[in-house]
Amino acid sequence: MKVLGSPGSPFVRKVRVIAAEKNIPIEYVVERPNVEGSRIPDLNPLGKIPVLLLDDGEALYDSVVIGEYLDGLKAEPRLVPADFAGRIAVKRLEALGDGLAEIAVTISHDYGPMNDPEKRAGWMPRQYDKLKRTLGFLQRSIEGRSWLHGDRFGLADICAGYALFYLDQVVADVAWRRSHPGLAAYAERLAARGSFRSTVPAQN
Ligand SMILES: N[C@@H](CCC(=O)N[C@@H](CS)C(=O)NCC(=O)O)C(=O)O
Repeated sequence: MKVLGSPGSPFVRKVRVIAAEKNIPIEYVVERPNVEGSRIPDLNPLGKIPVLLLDDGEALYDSVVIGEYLDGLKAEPRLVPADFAGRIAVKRLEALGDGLAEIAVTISHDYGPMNDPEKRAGWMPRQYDKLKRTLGFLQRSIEGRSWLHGDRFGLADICAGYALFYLDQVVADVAWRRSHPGLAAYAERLAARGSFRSTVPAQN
C-alpha cells in the first residue's frame, strides 16, 4: 500500500499521520499531480493528491475516504467513535480542519480572483475571516479539555493538528498562536506525538 503525494500538501500529511496513529505501514511515494508524466490524473480523475494505491492496483481518494479506509482496517486505536452522535461530531471537526487547510491552500497557492483587483480586495479579508472564525471555534472547543472530542485522542485532533501546522507553513502572518494561547498549548501536545514528528514535511 502506497500513499502518493508531495511534501507541500497538508492533506497528504493528514493521511500519513492517520496511518502512523493506526500503526499501519504505508510507503510514501513523492508524486506531484501537475507535472508531465504524473500518474495522478490516471489514478484520480480530479488530478489531486493524496491518492492511496492499494496492493491490487485500486486507487482511493480523497483524504476523507483514505482516512475512513485506514481507520476501518484495524479496530484499535479507534479514531472515530462508534456511536452515531459521536461520529457526526468528529466528522464535523474533520470538515473544519480540512476547510482550514483548504483556505490556506487557496490563499497561498491559488490566490482566488487574482485578475480582478476589485473582487480580490473583498475576497482576501473574507478568507482571513473564515480562518479567524474557525480558529476561535477550535479554541473554544478545546477549552478545559485535553482532546477535541471525548476523552481520547482521535481523528478530530489529527485534523486540527495538520491544519494548524499547515497555517504555520503558508499563512504565518495569521499568527494564531499569539491570539489563541489555549490552542497553542494543545498544538504543542499534538506536535509531540510520534505521528506528527515523523511526518514533518520536507522543504517541498
Ligand atoms: N479534498 C481533497 C483536497 C485535495 C487537494 O486539494 N490536493 C491538492 C494538494 S494540497 C492538489 O492535489 N492540488 C492539485 C490540483 O488541484 O491540481 C482531500 O481531502 O484529499
